[in-house]
Amino acid sequence: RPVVPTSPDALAAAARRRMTRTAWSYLAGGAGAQRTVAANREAFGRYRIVPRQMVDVGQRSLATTMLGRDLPAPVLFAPVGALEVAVQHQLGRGGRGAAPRNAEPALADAARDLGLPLVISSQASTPMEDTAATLGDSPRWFQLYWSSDDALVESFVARAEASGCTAIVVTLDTHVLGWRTMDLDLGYLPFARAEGIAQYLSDPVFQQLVEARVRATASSDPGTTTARPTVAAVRSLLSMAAHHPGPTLRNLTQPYARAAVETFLDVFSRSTLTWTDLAWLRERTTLPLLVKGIQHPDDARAALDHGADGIIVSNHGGRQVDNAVAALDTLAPVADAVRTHAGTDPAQPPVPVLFDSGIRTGADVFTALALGADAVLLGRPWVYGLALAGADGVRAVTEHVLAELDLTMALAGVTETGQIGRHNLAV
Ligand code: HOC
Repeated sequence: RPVVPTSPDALAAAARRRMTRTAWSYLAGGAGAQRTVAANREAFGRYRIVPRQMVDVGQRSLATTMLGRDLPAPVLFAPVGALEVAVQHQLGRGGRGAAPRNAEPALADAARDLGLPLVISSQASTPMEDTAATLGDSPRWFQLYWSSDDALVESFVARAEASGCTAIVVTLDTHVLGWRTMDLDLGYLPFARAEGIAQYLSDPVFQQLVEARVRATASSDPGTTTARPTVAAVRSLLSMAAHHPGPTLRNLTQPYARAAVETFLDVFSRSTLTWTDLAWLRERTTLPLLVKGIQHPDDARAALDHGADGIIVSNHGGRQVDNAVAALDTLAPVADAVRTHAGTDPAQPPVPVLFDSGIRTGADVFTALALGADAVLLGRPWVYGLALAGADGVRAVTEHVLAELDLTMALAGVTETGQIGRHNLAV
């Protein structure tokens, strides 16, 4: 039997058996009653691919071009935060004290070997500079959570540029954290742990913010700096994620660690942003700017009007709004709006539309391309591969998806991904 199952359900089940309960709940879980997690998957069953016969498909290619760069396939590694939780299975039953620090290097190894872009997460467990070193020349983008601290945003963007990222992806749908029932019931917030905020801890601007907080705490109340946080302090830690009780306190007993988590929760995001703010971010980088979390055609049009260079249709894997519309159902209207709005001037570069939330198989990738995506971001499947077999697992899962995409193209009478369209689906 293969170590990494090809069946998506078997893959998830195998990963679940190897992961701690908290790790599984965080990674696999979604918002509320998990309806949107399920809806994201069910939506694929409503679009049917139509096989075609007697087409010469002897020579096929998955290759595509994205933002001026040739890619071997229209698939990117989605940004996933707090990835170290995925490797906690290696600790065996009960113990979680010595999580190996190898999740992101393993992911970067696999991404480099496959040559597919890695979208480095703001919430990564490894500083982006280290990931960039592992990636070598392989493509990488940077996913940004728009901090309430302008200097921190500028620092992240500058670090991303220096790390060779060729696009900035700003996630818009997580300015408050969704109602994550599985985490709530386990009292689990990975971002209250140092490995959940390593990208921040390695940032010079963030370090200054933390040090200022440590100094302020020491001067205002020197007696409490080394004390275990009080209930009131824990509540304030969670001011951003106000509804998430019971964070892991192990890392909060040191003044710096406690101040770091407090600072993170203070500056992680801002809920006051409007479209006009996008111009500020646009001016901070010459890199292409993509907005992630778009689910309505009007939002896509507004994003383009305010400087976005690309659109990522996503509902954050069903992690933010329970009962939200399945992401796949929003893809075609958004893609149509982008193409109409952007116009067809051949002198202008095409505006890429990407999709995530629910992709598990190569047939799913085909369906998303048929509905108007230029490429997809793959998330949970490779996390499961990582949990099962490290870099080999990430490679295996991704190769399975690409193999099925290739076979699906062959059986649908398609030789290049750019040929895939709505004509390949039953209406
Ligand atoms: C405390 C805020 O993308 C996820 C992440 C969101 C991180 C926000 C953390 O878990 O979906």
